[in-house]
Amino acid sequence: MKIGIVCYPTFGGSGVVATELGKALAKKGHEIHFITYTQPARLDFFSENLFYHEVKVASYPLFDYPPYELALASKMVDVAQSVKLDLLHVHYAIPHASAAFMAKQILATKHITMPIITTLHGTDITLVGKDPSYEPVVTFSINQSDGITSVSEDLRKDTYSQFEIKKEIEVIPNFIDLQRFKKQKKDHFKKVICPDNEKLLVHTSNFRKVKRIQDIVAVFAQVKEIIPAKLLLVGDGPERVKIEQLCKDLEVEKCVHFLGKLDAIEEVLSVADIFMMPSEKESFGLAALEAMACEVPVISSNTGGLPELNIHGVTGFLSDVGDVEDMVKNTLTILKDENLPKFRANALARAKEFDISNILPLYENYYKRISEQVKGTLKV
Ligand code: GMT
Repeated sequence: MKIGIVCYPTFGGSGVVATELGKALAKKGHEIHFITYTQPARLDFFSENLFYHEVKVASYPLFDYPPYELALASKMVDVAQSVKLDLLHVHYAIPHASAAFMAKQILATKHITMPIITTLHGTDITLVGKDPSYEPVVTFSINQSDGITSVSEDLRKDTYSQFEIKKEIEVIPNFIDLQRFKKQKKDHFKKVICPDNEKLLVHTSNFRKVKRIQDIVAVFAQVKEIIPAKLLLVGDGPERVKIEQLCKDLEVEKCVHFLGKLDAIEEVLSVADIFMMPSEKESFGLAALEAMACEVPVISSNTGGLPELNIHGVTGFLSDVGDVEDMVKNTLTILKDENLPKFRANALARAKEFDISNILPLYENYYKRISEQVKGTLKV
């Protein structure tokens, strides 16, 4: 198939899923056209089946707010026509689903039928999407999509409860490439960070409030009192300065390393003993899946789709959002020498269930089904 993929090309989870999906589809022989405002972060190599179309927003003195959505819709129309796309798959509802709706209408005037699939990733539903300034457009454009997928059962339920959605939502979870995400021998790296064989806690994110990094630091400060430990915080974002200050306030700053944004995250995960994800909301938890694939057990909150990934007492533990004491207790349980190997093995076994080879056919079948449905609708 010739598939147009629209996404946020940055380090966010939805962009990673969209890019990895496109790459895997291209490997299987599909022709993939990324339509975004900058080259997706993980699309840094040549493949005969991968194409990138940049959305450029023309500026004009009248525009206080550059009309990205219009430029995106125009680019979708242009690409759909010129390469004869079979389908458009947009990731993250805002503003991609409404831009896709506009593109579909324009293409219809040119007698081109374009099936649109929207994948809901999380904050497009749980945070930003339900804001009154976006809600009517989000509801409308999700309903106008020919196919809708969500990355967890919980996000599916949330979408139905918070928006008036009249269509079926298909759950297709996040996936992992186990060829890339696997535990590597990085003893030298571990020695540098943990010279006295300290236990290593790791967190990666875009440092937004929703990630509750303050809980990680609070858990770490207590764990460190009992077991020698270090904390690696990977990524960057709006909360960073506050978290740095908190580390100083709790007098743990010498044991906490901020690594900034990293591409080769699997190298850091390879030396981790525990991955922390105490989020306020988390529709799936791709970063936790990446950790599990590298044999790292997960301490997480029990919010959103996390219980669909992290199995309590097996691959890690789940706690109520903000329950730092429970997270401390659970962290100490996992870190016991007699427990850690079992949790590591369970984490890997669970990650294997989300291997890309299991999830990719779900998307391919869904594309086929929706395309046939749209064609069927046309015949009526
Ligand atoms: O929260 C992020 O890290 C970014 C965000 C996004 O949409 O870019 O991630 C969401 O989508 C990921 C991929 O489907 C999910 O694994 C994350 O759980 C989800 N984040 C939240 O729900 C907060």
